[in-house]
Formats: sequence, C-alpha cells, structure tokens
Amino acid sequence: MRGPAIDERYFDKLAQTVIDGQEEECLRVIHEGLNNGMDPLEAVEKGLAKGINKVGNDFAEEIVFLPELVMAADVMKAGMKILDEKIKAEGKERKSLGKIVIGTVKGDIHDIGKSVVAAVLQANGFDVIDLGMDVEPDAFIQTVVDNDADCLGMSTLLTLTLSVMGETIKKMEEKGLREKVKVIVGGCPVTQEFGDEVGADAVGFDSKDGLTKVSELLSV
Ligand code: B12
Repeated sequence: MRGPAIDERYFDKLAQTVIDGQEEECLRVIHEGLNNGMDPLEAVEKGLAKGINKVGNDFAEEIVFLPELVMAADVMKAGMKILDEKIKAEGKERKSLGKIVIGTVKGDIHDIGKSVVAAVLQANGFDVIDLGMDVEPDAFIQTVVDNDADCLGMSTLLTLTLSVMGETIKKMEEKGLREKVKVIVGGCPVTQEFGDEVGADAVGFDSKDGLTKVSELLSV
C-alpha cells in the first residue's frame, strides 16, 4: 500500500498536532512521515515550528493561554527528540568542520530554537557542544576554553535576557578570547543592529541562516 504524500498538507497536519497539544498523534505523524521519505529538517521548520508559532501568536493575542502554550511546547519537544536524532545522524560520518559551543543564556529557558540550530550544525559536519538553557556567561566561557572551541553560539527569546549576550562577549574580551573565538547570536528579539552593538560576529535568523553564517565565520 502506498503511504501519504509528504507535501504542504502533510506538514500542516503535523503543525496541527502541536496546535492541538496531541503528542501521540504528533509522534504517529512523524513516524509515518519518516517512513515515507519525509526530510526531518523540513518536518521541524514547516511542521513543528509552524505549529508552535501559531500557538505563540494566539497566546500573544490572548486567544489561547499558558496551559495550551506549555502543552504545545511539550508536544514540539517530544517530536523534536525523534527528528533531532535523524538530523544529527545525517552528519555523523563526516569529518568535523569546527567546534561550536551553543546554549540559551542565563535567565531564559526557551531551548527549542537553539536545539534546532544545534542539530542542523551537527548534521552539517560541525562538532557541537550543547549546554542547554539558562547558561551563565562563565559556563559558556569555561566550556569554550576547555574544548578549544572555534565558535560560540548564544540564543535568547526574551528581551529581558538580551544583555547577558553582551555581558558574555565582554567577559570574553577581558580574557583575551575574543580574537580566537567567533560569536554568533540568535533568537526572536535579536536584530542585526543589536548584534553589531554587542560586538557579535554574526546574527542567525533561523537554522539555515545560522549554518551559512557559522560556515562563513569559520571559512568552511
Ligand atoms: C514555546 C514558547 C515557550 C515555552 C518554551 C518551551 C521550551 N522548552 O523552549 C514555555 C511555555 C516554557 C515558555 C515560557 C515563557 N515564555 Co515563551 N514562548 C514560546 C513561543 C510560543 C515559541 C518559541 C519557540 O520555541 N519557537 C520555535 C523556534 C523553532 O523558533 P525560535 O526560538 O525563534 O528559534 C529560531 C530562530 O530564532 C533562530 N535562533 C534561535 N536561537 C538561535 C541561536 C543561534 C546561535 C542562531 C544562529 C539562531 C538562533 O533559529 C531558530 C530555528 O529557526 C514564543 C513566541 C514565538 N512565536 O516565538 C514565546 C515567547 C518567546 N515567550 C515569551 C515569554 C514572555 C515567556 C515567559 C516569560 C512567560 C511567562 N510569563 O512565564 C516564559 C519564560 C520563562 C523563562 N525564564 O525563560 C515571549 C517573549 C517576549 C519578549 N520579547 O521578551 C514570547 C515572544 C511570547 C510573546 N509574544 O509574548 N515559552
């Protein structure tokens, strides 16, 4: 028997499972899609991310409330877990193009976007050390030093925690690390203007843009 076509309608169906907070159905759609040739990154960007963005907009407009938002985020994370492994597996056989430390800054627990970026970098041949969320400036710096990393990637979705990015870059300068280590920042409140202001080398607006810019920064 032929499986479903993996097209825009299929990705909309996946997005809808996030909107509805239906974890079981989300995982079923993902497995079915993967068995029928679905690209895992496309599933994240066109399916899961589209769903969470819709819930996010509805949340901002007070059409849905925090419990729905939390449920949708949980479904997204459960789906991401499977897709993340698939995305990473695609890059496993390659030689490392460079080492990058990545994380969400202190005070911020939004880790979905950061994890997508980490997975895409890893899938494309970078060695990625993901520190998770709520990461102190000193923890970023220590990990960069201990692992002799080429690049630091910081994420935040909160306006309130934007300053932590500047704080971390300043500390890197004080320790004489800034010349050796490239810095890329991202997350919805992060503009190019902000990146320039805090002295980042680049701003990544989504995972593909992040990959392009990290590749440019490390000249690969
Ligand atoms: C899901 C979500 C949550 C989940 C998070 C679950 C999790 N584990 O991550 C939960 C429900 C826990 C949550 C909590 C809160 N949230 Co919230 N949340 C969202 C929501 C709806 C979606 C975020 C998301 O995952 N998007 C999908 C991913 C794929 O996209 P992304 O994060 O933008 O990442 C992409 C790019 O930005 C870029 N990128 C991101 N990081 C990086 C890093 C690098 C290096 C690079 C290159 C690229 C890059 O690439 C990514 C992939 O394409 C947004 C609204 C929105 N539409 O963005 C609000 C939002 C971010 N939340 C918001 C708020 C206020 C909160 C809370 C404070 C709510 C509260 N009152 O308690 C708390 C935060 C507590 C804390 N201390 O952190 C506000 C922030 C407002 C602001 N500007 O400060 C938003 C914008 C909602 C709103 N409109 O009000 N939230």
